[in-house]
Amino acid sequence: MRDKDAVIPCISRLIFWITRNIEVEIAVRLGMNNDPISCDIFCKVVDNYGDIGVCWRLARQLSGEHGLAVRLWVDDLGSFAKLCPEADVKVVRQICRGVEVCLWSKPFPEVQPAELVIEAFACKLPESYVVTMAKIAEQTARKLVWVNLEYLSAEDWVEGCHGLPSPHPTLALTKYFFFPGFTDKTGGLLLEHDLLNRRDTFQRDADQQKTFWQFVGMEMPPAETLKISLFGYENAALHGLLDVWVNSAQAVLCLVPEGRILSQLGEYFADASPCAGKLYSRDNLQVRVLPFIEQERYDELLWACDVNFVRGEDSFVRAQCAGKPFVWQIYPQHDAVHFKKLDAFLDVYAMQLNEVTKSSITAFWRAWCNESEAGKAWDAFMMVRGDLENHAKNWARQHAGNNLALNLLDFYREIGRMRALEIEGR
Ligand code: TRH
Repeated sequence: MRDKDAVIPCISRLIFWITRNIEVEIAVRLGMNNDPISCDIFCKVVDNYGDIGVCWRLARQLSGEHGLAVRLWVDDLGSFAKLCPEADVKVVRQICRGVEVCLWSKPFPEVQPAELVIEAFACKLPESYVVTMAKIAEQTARKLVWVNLEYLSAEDWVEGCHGLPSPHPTLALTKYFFFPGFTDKTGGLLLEHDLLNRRDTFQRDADQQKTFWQFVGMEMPPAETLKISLFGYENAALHGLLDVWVNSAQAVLCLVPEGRILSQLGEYFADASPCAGKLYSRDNLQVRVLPFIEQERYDELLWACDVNFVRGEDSFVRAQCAGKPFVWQIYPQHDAVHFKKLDAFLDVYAMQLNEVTKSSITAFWRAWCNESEAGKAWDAFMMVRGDLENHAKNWARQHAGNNLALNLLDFYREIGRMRALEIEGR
């Protein structure tokens, strides 16, 4: 019975995928559509989960919400499988949640490029693929738009660089820079259209919450317990913060997803091998180490907690949509340039906050990112928790309309129109 249950959805997904690819081929050959029908996303996993996290989310959204036939080319299926556990790391081409996931191997296979080609974070497309793109662009009227999806930043210069063309040095091809961001002159944020509704339903529905806690192997904690998710890089400020939580008047439950912060957590509890499933307890603090959970479930963790510590870029955006106070550990870069990026975001985020709340959030975030004195800044941060929560809900509502996937499709149409005019004018 179980086998049958598993096989039927697989077959129907396969049929759906084959049919869609046939439609794509027909539409491409007839030049029928103004919208892209196919999309290739290229992702190199450099470090951590941010690159594949963004690409996987975008791939699912373009496929699931906009009906594109999406191929995700990724050079590390092991990292991908962390976010999508049903993926088989030994299979070089597979369908996962409606997306064709392909191993980006060397040499690169001969394939027909898609209409919308997304190079994530300047990962450098395979040479043979670029040459084929140039041939298509030169010899056919088929639309082909190549964008480089950039990192998210709230800095001022982003608006000026978003959408800029970068002509290929030798081939008749242009790549465009596409910058996510927080204003309508940028590419916006990677959010599903129903994200806030799903969040609100989850936060209202005790049964959904119970299911989540069961999934992570726990009973639903009492309402008066302060629930904190802690996803972070190594951080020297951790021990000071744990000290404060140990001595806190309120019970604190801290959920730590497996990752780089674990060794310092283990040091604190004198455990040489901290790993998923471990539970530590000291006075008023309980800490539970969670396994890395699939990407959709990670949202539920953020929705279920009262305060979320996040890092990088994608978890940072998800925390903004959770409608809860959050703390960002920005990815550290050379010469401390990341502090400029941190301050740029804080300036925009805290603009509508009163002075006390603004200085509390700024002090706590800076302390956490500076890896010093976060324990000292915690109480002031908690004092303005209610204010931060209201602000978080408003912020998410204000930004939900600036949808990166929709903006990308608009951009595709715009470039297509410009190209059609160019061809007409020749
Ligand atoms: O993993 P990161 O630290 O990635 C970073 C950033 O992308 C940074 O910009 C980049 O330059 C650097 O890597 C190399 O953090 P980020 O971006 O939040 O990515 C984590 C992804 O993992 C995100 O998509 C959420 C997901 N996730 C899960 O799916 N399950 C989990 O249990 C957890 C904790 C995260």
